[in-house]
Amino acid sequence: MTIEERIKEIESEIKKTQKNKATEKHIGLLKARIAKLEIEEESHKKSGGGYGFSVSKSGDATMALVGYPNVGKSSLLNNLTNKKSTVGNFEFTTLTVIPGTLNYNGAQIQILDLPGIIDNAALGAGRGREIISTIRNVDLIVLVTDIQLKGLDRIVSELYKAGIVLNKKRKDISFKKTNYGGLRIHKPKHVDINIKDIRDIAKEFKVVNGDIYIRENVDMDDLIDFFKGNIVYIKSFMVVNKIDMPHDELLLKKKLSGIDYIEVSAATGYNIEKMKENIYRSLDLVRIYMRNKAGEVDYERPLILSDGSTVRDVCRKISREMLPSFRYAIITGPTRKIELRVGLDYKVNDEDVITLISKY
Ligand SMILES: Nc1nc2c(ncn2[C@@H]2O[C@H](COP(=O)(O)OP(=O)(O)OP(=O)(O)O)[C@@H](O)[C@H]2O)c(=O)[nH]1
Ligand SMILES: [Mg+2]
Repeated sequence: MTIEERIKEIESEIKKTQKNKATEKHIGLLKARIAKLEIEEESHKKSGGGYGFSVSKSGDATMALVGYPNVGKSSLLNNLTNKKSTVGNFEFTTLTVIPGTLNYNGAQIQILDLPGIIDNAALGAGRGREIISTIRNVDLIVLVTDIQLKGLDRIVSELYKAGIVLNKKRKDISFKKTNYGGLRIHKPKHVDINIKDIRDIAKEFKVVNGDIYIRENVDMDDLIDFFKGNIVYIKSFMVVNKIDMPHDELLLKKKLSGIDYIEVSAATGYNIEKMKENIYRSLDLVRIYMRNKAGEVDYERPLILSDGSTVRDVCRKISREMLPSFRYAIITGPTRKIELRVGLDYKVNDEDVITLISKY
């Protein structure tokens, strides 16, 4: 039996198994087995390269339009940016990555229009492998489908097969391998997991010696992702394009219940502004305004950083030479009641106004 056949077999076993509390673990172990096989399969195919299309990242953040062929990804790129990517009423109009830039709230957001993803993109069908490695490096994925919901059932699992997990955060788990002594599991009291479950999953990945540290609550899927390794966690939302075309509104809503999506039309421009807003918001960016020596603030061109950035990141973004001469920073801004004097580790907020004071 080939690896692919074995994966198929386990997948059908999962489908046959009723999902409930009692079978949760069984299913978890089957998923672990699939993950392990997928790693094996990947290593067989490594020779095919996989460096992604050569497009360099630019701007403050990068996002990708991902979806089946012919759903309107290129049309959307043209609407969102000043770029003209070729649009055609057939599949695989776009054969390489086309970058465009969306200017929003002072941020330059690079948008990548990609060839359509089809089945087994993760396994290298078509130019799947190249597409996937490009996607792995973006900050946000906008899943594009159309009123027929083309690809909806497959895209997310294709991405997952390629080690791309959407809308989850990496869990605080680490592992130190040892050569003997068995498996020791370390966790604080508040973390509520079954030690036996962890051991069983680890065993599926042939991990039998070492120390596992689990510092927050995790489920079986999180553990599988951890052992599988090479996973990237990327934020995402979905757009349903071609909403200008006749469709059954109720049916669409029903099929999409529980999913975070926006209805758009690249043809009429409907909700394109809302899409831009959502892209910006999903990227979690902050705008920082610099005050110069003369006390003037440049509100036109903010520095754009990711949420959670510190004064150190602000300095780095301005210039390398900034750091050694840094003395302190003065922060004001709409979310600040008083003027603050802070050091490099201080976390900045959106729309903070910063004055950097140097030693010399
Ligand atoms: N009615 C309607 N047609 C659209 C819309 N967006 C795109 N189309 C049409 O759908 C077809 C496919 O559009 P593309 O933008 O080339 O789709 P794509 O997803 O980039 O396709 P590939 O590059 O082949 O993956 C074209 O004929 C477009 O004119 C829309 O919002 N409404
Ligand atoms: Mg296209």
